[in-house]
Amino acid sequence: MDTVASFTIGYRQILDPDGRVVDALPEFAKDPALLVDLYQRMSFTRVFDTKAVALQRTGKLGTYASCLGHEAAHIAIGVAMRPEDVFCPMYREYGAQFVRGVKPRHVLLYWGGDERGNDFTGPKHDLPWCVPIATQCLHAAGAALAFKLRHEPRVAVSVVGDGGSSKTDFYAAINSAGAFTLPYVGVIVNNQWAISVPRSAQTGAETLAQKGLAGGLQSLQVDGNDVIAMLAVMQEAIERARRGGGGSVIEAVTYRLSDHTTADDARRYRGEDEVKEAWAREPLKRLRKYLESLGAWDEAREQAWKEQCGREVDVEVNAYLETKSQPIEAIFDFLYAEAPHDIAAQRAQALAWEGRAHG
Ligand SMILES: Cc1ncc(C[n+]2csc(CCOP(=O)(O)OP(=O)(O)O)c2C)c(N)n1
Repeated sequence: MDTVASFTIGYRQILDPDGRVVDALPEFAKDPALLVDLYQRMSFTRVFDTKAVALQRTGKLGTYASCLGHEAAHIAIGVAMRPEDVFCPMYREYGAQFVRGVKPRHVLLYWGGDERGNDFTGPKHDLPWCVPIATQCLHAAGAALAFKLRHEPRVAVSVVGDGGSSKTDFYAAINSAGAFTLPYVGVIVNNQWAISVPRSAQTGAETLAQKGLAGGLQSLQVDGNDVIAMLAVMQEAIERARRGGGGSVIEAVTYRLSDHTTADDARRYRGEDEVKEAWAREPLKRLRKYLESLGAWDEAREQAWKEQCGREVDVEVNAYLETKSQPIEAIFDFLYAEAPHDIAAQRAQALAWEGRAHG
């Protein structure tokens, strides 16, 4: 039998779990100040994440999807994008969003049940958080098509999970991106679990990246705990897309160190050894070790930075806690130009319940 086509999936890692450089450093990584900035952003995200979980546990947030362990993947996405690009997140990419100018108070508002959390201060064109799994991939492909039709040098980036990469909308997105040569970068953050479904039960495919090959996209796997490798592949994919070279699928291999959300108890379906082993590969530790080996970071700087993060997060938490709730009719008022009868009746009932009914 002849071979009509053959493919390979590349894997990129530059910093190993012990913080050793194992491949050629990209140009940007030769500047320790830039690496310190990446580390500080990852560390800030972790301080925020820890605080958000604590807020939920003390009844001050409805629920919360932690990003513990995903910091390198998320920060690299945010740093690689330009302000005019459009980010289509799922629901835990806070690190990327902070880089783009979303304030932590907005994340808290959203999970506290206030839709105004989606009214991002910074990136006005970024899409809101997407809880339906994988629909954001198709929205990103649509945005990318608009950029192409308008001849705008902008790129749309979506994030989907390992579980989400099994969904129809993900496949439809990569098919459109390939068929129309769209400026689209689809990142699969493979954190090994889709709530209680392990990666091993998710697909028969050897890698998640190879799904992009079927759509004709450039596809590769990267160590999603290595912020240097992650940023390098994101920059390459985004700039290629911006130049009209077509889309990419990037599988960032990482691990969800937390529960799926605060409503989940991961101890019920995954072993402690697996989690313990994953902590040895987590993203902050390795970059810190590398920075220390360069003399660019130390314990004193770590403590000072953590304290500063704590203070900044406290300001955001207070802003969230002090935000006055919207009136009850707000949940009815923004979906329809003209409310259908049943919705209008529910609105009147809600106002009557509050003693504010008119007429
Ligand atoms: C269309 C749809 N189906 C089911 C769900 C329920 N659900 C919420 S999160 C989740 C698992 C997602 O796992 P993955 O895509 O791997 O992302 P992760 O949360 O692990 O980052 C599911 C099935 C949903 N939100 N939307």
